[in-house]
Amino acid sequence: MAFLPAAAQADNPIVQHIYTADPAPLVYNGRVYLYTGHDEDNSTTFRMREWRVSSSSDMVNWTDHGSPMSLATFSWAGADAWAGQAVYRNGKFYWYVPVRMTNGSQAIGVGVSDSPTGPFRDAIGGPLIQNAEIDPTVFIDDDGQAYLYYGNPRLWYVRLNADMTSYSGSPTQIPLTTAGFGTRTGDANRPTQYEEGPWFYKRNGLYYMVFAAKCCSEFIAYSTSPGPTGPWTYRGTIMPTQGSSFTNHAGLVDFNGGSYFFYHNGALPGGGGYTRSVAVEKFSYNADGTIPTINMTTAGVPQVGTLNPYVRQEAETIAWGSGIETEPSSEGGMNIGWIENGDYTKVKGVAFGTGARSFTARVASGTSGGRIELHLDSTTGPTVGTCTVSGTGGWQSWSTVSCPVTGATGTHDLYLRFAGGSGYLFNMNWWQFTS
Ligand code: FUB
Repeated sequence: MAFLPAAAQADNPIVQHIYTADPAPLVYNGRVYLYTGHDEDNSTTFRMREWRVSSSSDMVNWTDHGSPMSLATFSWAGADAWAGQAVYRNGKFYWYVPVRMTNGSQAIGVGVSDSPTGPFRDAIGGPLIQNAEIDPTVFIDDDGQAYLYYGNPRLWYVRLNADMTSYSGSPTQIPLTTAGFGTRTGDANRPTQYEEGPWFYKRNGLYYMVFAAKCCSEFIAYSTSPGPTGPWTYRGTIMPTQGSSFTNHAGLVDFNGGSYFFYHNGALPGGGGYTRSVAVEKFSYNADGTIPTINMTTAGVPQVGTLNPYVRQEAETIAWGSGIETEPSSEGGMNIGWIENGDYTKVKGVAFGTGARSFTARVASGTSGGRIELHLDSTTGPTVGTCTVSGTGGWQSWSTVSCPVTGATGTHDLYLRFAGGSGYLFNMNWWQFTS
């Protein structure tokens, strides 16, 4: 669990209550779904047992959907819930992931779900590919042919069949030439910059292979090709080495007219090479399709639109959280919990319009509750309402509380600041204002 100082006002990394790694964004139905790994607290190696999903419609307020797939999903997997990618096809979501099998060898599995947020089940009841390499990336070309690229130290691809759970032919190795993937010095076994973490896609007729380069520490580089299987031309660095993690891992999407570059670093308190966090930057492709240099920021990206406070908002929809954690709610989805005096969540760009009159929250408390203070623009900004939460008889015994609101007009960042006695105060499942 990542605890953050109250002074932090940035929006990167985009998830603060757990460590996340290996971002794989997917645009679906007006939202960006972000599939990640989960570095466990205090890890001193890649201690990763589950994957996580978050989503956003505005790129700054992210909803935590929890962990809809884990090592337990794959009965044959024992460890290493590492870097994967999900794709949508014919009404289903397929999530390709590398794992270490119970027999100790590395393999790639595929989960399937009817929903982008899962739950995912093992699509084939066994590994899809077993050749001891990692980091699958998946892309469906305009002609319907799907490709799964993967690999460290080599770079492989297979042509997936239309069912997305089998493939034709054998895994094929992409020749790692210096013309295609750059020149590395100092490692006779790895003459090119290609290391791992490929991210494969097509844009305006050009195929892109973005990858983690050199080791260690890694930087993010890319190559392009006129076709899905090459020949590849090395295009250089996108994100230079930076960010307190010896790995980096990229995922790129276009969303709502903008281009976004997801990556990970060690920027949260306690962060490092095994306690990483996913962040995002906005960028523009150059006219010739090349990608500019992108540096890590703590500011994050501009909000797409605003957030509507007059419809139910999940408590786990957060631009920045301090002190809270999330867990599955007995009412479905997730709730925030482990709330103590002074903890808060920030929800960015909330459009109150001509004014809010009241605030309602769904809460539960196994102790004696506390207060929800509603502040504008900072934790010490104007207080527009305060709701009292009483004990409800259990941490999942849900009750609805309401309180009047004055002075909430226009568009502001909303800070839900939690206050009260000592220890854990209450959980929150959702909230909503009335106008
Ligand atoms: O997260 C574990 C591994 O670290 C991933 O599979 C690699 O891409 C690197 O990010």
